[in-house]
Amino acid sequence: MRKLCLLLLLLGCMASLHAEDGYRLWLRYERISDAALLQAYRNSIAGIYVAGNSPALQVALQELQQALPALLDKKIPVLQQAQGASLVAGTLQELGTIAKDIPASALQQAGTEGFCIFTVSAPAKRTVITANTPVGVLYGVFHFLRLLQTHEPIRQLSVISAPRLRYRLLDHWDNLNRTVERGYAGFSIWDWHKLPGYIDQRYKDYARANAAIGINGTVLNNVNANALSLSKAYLEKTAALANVFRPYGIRVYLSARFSAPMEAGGLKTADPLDPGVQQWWKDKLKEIYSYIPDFGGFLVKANSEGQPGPQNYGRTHADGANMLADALAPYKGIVMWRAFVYDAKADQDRFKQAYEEFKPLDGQFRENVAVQVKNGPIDFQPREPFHPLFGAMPQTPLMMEFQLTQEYLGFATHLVYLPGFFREVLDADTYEKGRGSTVAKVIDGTLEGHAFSGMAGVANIGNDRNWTGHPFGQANWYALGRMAWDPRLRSEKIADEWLRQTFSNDPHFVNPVKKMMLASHETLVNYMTPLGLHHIMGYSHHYGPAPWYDKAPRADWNPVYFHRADRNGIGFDRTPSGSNALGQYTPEARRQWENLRDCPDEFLLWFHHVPWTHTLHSGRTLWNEMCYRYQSGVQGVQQMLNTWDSVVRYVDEERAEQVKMLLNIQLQEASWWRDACLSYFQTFSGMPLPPGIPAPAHTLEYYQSLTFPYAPH
Ligand code: GCV
Repeated sequence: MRKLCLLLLLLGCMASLHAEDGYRLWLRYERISDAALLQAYRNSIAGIYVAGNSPALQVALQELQQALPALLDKKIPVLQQAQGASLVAGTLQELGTIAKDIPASALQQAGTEGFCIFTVSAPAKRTVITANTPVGVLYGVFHFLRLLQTHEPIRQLSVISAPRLRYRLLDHWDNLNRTVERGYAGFSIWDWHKLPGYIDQRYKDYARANAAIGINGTVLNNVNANALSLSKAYLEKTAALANVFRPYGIRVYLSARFSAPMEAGGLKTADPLDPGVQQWWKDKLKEIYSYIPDFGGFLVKANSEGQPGPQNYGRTHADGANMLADALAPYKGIVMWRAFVYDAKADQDRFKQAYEEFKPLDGQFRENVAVQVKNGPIDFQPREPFHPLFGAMPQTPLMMEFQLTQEYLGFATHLVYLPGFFREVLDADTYEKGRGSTVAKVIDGTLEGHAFSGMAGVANIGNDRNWTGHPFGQANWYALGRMAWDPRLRSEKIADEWLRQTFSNDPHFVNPVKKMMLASHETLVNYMTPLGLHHIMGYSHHYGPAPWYDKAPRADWNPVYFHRADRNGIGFDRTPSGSNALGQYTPEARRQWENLRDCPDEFLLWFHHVPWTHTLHSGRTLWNEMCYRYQSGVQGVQQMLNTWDSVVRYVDEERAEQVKMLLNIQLQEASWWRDACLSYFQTFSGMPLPPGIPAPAHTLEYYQSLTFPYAPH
């Protein structure tokens, strides 16, 4: 009998270890594995009562009904009244006296989207999840479930949490034909053709996953926009998605094509100062809001990379943004106007162009406009200094745009955990108002007292079963939500939470894998772009190394433009003797980078053209340090593989194998990066590889001959 039980137990464990494909993200609700904790949770959660019946509360109840019996492996009665319920949830208004012990100040702090979770003892001991709004309660429910999934104590709770940013968005670069620009996880999750009639279960699960991390908006279509998105047929499709997302507190937004009045409206111009154009947008907005009463607003890429914009008519970005803002204002919609611009003449350091176009417009934008700025001045490179616009436009709300899809980071094949890098940017000091004027304070609005604040992540989501292609890509999506809720969150804490919910709470798994995740960004920077190298990837698709490439139609699309290697040295001189891009930062901020001698090695080649023989902080010459960094990047990936091998027994077979295969490719590609880049740069340095650096596997000509006509892009 004992043997039979053991066998059944073993089979049970094996079944659960096999049945994972990553679809459930951080909402797995696995049975609590720790027996004592399970008992404690069971004692605390005997019955639930959700007061109220609004859509957000209905989905909150559904989530509790799905999660609790699974987590506790026990039936949890849903009661029609608070009496007998040990877990109650509802807005303050709906709970009435049940929430009387929750301090008024707590609810004040919670604001419109935040929540409170308190353990109260009268009239009975119970956990109360409350908020000022239904969606606040929903966020509170997801927080409570996170506590359970991460094995946190819940006996005596007094949690108050409110988002620090108002707009917490995913930007999908999804096209209407279902391809995704820079998307590496299959096709778009939006099946436009079958919408609005067919509602894929994925839409609902997408909304659940996002609500669980506090995302409250989604831009459905690519910033390289198609005017068709604004047509009646597509608005009906968008409305169907909005209906699915609404109960989860998620609004839909669209990327607007600036020339839509011409393409969709048959007008002769899209000039923002033309009354006919202004009226067209007003009418269009009236139509949009008739389909989607809570439509969020527009994201706009204008006069950049061939997209139309107000400059086509001699107008400014402010003219364009304000025209849309005026049309959106009656409905409380917003405009997110992107600062990722660089014009047709590439004779100017591309680093400087956004600042030069936008800084003079500070103070000219309407109240419902934010300028959305990429984290760095070039384009989502593995590491970038913070964008000089942060700290330079005090009168304009600036939103942060991070990229989750790994355009320049090995696509969805490489494991790279990004919050450490996001932290680096958010913690950077702009010195806009003296020491402590961090980028985080610029974007959360506290530095200048802006009520409009936000963060967007370019989504890494596709229709792959596991959503993001790489199982660990989910961590970056998760982190975006958590950091948009609180841009002060530490990356270590986020990794911990994510691992516990997504894989296992076993410390033998969590600790080494967390360490691996935290080291992964530096590892990737080392094998791709050490010491401040940037934009040396393959032309157009950005796959693999191509530092030699010099055939692009624009100078600043060529890797050689960015690294500037020659016999004397390597790097882009952005000091006053070069492009003086450094002059765009406040004097205190630029001080850290302006002198070759004390510039941190990580940023060296971003700002200086450095002799190959220059001695770095490590005591090595630039050339030797470069070799060493490339090699340590490769070793870092080998270390990741070793770590993974040591923990696979804690992981289901499917994901264990997927990650292992991907890490093996990452190792091959890291070696490819090292060998190709060192072979090429050696033609300039003329120096030998130092001891310990293996000779490249192939000749430089071989690396230069590789082409990837079908690399996703
Ligand atoms: C959506 C980079 C990418 C483009 C992208 C652009 C942008 O240039 O390579 O694919 O276009 O950034 O952010 O607008």
